[in-house]
Amino acid sequence: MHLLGTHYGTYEVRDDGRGGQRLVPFRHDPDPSPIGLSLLEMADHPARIPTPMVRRGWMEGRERPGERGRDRGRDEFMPVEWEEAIGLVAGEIERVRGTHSSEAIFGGSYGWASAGRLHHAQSQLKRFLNLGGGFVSSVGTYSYGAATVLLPHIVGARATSQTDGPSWDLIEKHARVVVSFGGFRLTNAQVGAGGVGSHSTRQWLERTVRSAERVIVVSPVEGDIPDIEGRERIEFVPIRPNTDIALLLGASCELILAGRADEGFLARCTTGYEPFRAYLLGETDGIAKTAEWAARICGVPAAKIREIAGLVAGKPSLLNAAWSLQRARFGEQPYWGLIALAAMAGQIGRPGCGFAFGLTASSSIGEPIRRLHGPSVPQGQNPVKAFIPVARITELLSQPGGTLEFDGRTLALPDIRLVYWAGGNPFHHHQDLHRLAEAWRRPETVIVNESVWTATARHADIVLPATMPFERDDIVAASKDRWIVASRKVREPFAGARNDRDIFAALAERMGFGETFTEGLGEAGWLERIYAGYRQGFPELPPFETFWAEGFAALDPQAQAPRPHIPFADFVGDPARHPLDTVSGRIEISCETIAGFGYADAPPHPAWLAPEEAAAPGARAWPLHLLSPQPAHRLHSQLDHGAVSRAAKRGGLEVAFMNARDAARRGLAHGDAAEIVNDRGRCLVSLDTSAAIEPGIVVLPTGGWFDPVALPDGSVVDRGGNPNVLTSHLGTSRLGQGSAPNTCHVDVRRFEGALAGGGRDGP
Ligand SMILES: Nc1nc2c(c(=O)[nH]1)N[C@H]1C(S)=C(S)[C@@H](COP(=O)(O)OP(=O)(O)OC[C@H]3O[C@@H](n4cnc5c(=O)[nH]c(N)nc54)[C@H](O)[C@@H]3O)O[C@H]1N2
Ligand SMILES: Nc1nc2c(c(=O)[nH]1)N[C@H]1C(S)=C(S)[C@@H](COP(=O)(O)OP(=O)(O)OC[C@H]3O[C@@H](n4cnc5c(=O)[nH]c(N)nc54)[C@H](O)[C@@H]3O)O[C@H]1N2
Ligand SMILES: [Mo]
Repeated sequence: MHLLGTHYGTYEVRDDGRGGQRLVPFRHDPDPSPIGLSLLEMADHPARIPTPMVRRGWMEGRERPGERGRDRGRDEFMPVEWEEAIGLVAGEIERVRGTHSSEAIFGGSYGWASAGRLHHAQSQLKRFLNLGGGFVSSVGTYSYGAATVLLPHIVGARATSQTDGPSWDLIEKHARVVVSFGGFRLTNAQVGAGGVGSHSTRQWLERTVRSAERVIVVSPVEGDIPDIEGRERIEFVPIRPNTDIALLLGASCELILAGRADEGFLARCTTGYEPFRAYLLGETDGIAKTAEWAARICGVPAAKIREIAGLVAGKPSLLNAAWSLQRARFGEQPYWGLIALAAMAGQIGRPGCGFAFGLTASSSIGEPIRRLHGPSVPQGQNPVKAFIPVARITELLSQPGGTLEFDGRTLALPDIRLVYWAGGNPFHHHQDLHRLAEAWRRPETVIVNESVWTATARHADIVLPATMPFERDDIVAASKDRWIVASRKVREPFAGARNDRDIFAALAERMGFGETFTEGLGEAGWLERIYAGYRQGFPELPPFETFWAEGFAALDPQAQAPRPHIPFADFVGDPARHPLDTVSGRIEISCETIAGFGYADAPPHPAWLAPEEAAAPGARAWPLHLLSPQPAHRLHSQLDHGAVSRAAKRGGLEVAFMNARDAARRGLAHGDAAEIVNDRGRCLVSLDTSAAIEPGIVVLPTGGWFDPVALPDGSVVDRGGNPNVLTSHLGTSRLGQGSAPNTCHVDVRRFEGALAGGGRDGP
């Protein structure tokens, strides 16, 4: 059987009866995702990049590196032969290293690329750059940036891993009350980084909903209650975006007032409760954080907040928060507040109870299976120590010699002359894209490996065409299910496209370290080596030849069955013998380390910080709050051209959701073409008012291809419907410096202009 492994699932390759092939879902997947079904359509799509391309202005301006980037993103491209392209790229890297240093090269190259252990573009790029002298890197993720910095201070690094929360089997069995902030956006669980063999999140969620007494979704969007069996048993509590921390503080305060805070747990397992308690009671600022106080901020009635507090403290309970809550300004606060409330309710350390982050954010979260550890391509050591928190790319490019506050440190921002990106799409993923585009013109050279003409490829100087997964052999193994997949080459590479690995091997060869890069192995040799690594960990796996012929191997489900994982159980059982790896060894309700940083945007304990932007009471200019969740019909910007994503558009436009009355007040109705606007940008969408969206909110999922077009009056509108033309570059805080797209204020209006033609495919 020939299989293809992707981040959204595993697919079988079948003859389509017309001499071609089509994909069908993997027979062992009970809940497959349609996202990948359009994958093969991209084989010779007009958006594919056929040959290496060089931007004309870059070629012609070669003598004056300082001015080279002026027309980046607006210029035309010229095809060149591979031989010449490899020479140009190798020459540029050597020139920049020689004239400046490896500290002038940014290779952070964030992005999801494709699944597959070998042909993972980012790993291959980093291996290549490391072996050649290093690069300025990035730390953290767009997904979970604030949490990754905050949680080690509060509960320790060991408990911080995204997948280390309570597992679904224990939640189903033990949690009587489940409250989820941001709900359960089940469409997100179609996806799992590195691959998915079988999707089981829906089943687990349905079982949990069946067995719990109360399941409550607190969210601005009723659609965060997914369409599952038992849906009617889930209670919806609407809340204003970015105000969950107020609800959590209100509930915590009410526990104290009702004499129900678990003083024993707090004394034994936490530190810093006293200052938090004083803050909740208003002893420090004269404002008691009662349910009434919280209700005025978050819009949830005080009685409901009191009820939630009582439920959480009175029954075995689990508090969950979507990752989206921490992708907002001051996004550290709701996560810390959630942990504080779970601690005050005495729930942490009980099986299936306490707190969790991101249940349904990805297929692997909560899966009760031990992690499938396996080897990937070794990236080597980076001799350059300079780095940025990943979402500070605009600051890095625009402020050479400047500094950046981050987690108690002051980072120096190096002077970047060359950017190399492979497997990511910053012109999809970064906030305030017009601001990024300005900063992006500063470096002397930008090199991008891509399969398709994304906005990032169009903003490069040298574009090297990369293969897609069905054009190469690979091993795909999801980290938390039973399947290891032989992902097969079923098409010859499109036109001149090459595997990233072969591109970097050619560059390394040209630069004199080809053998070090390849270790003398070709694709087949590397695949066998990677598989051998798995067999070492899982001796029940068959020999490579059998695996390759069968198309997949499954691990023994019994051997895979884990010892029940109850986070914090050892610690709570005996905090002295099993301390956490925090400074105090305990859960930090107030944190002296964070207090020591002195950041006004990240105070010493969970707190309500008033919003700065137009959301402040009385602000008029941008009255609507824009949320940009993950797209249901694609993975980020990938396959936006494919049938599955296209079918979800209307008239070629991305669909934005808003309340019907908000629309009517603006003279707009369901199905209208409209533009979402603020000071940073404008983008075109088609309006949908049929979904249950709270007033004051607009929802535009991510992933529409950034496609700015100039209108006759000189203004620019993005017809790709990418919410990041509107979002702010500001990070969560100086502590986490995470991306914060979910704090964004906009208005919606009728689009009066006229646009010629549809979206663009080529450069
Ligand atoms: N407003 C807003 N913005 C957001 C978010 C949000 O919630 N709201 N979410 C953020 C989050 S959590 C994330 S993770 C990011 C995701 O941002 P990205 O990971 O950058 O998004 P992708 O579209 O997956 O980009 C991957 C790119 O790699 C290319 N690619 C795939 N396979 C290969 C390959 O084998 N070789 C090469 N060379 N290229 C390949 C694809 O064509 C695609 O262009 O977006 C972030 N942006
Ligand atoms: N199909 C698909 N699945 C994906 C991805 C994809 O691109 N496509 N991307 C994957 C990636 S990289 C990541 S990081 C995860 C992200 O996983 P998450 O960050 O958990 O998901 P989001 O879709 O951004 O947001 C989930 C919900 O949170 C709600 N929400 C937003 N702001 C607030 C708030 O202030 N308060 C409350 N209570 N609710 C709020 C929104 O209504 C939204 O529907 O998803 C992964 N899954
Ligand atoms: Mo993400």
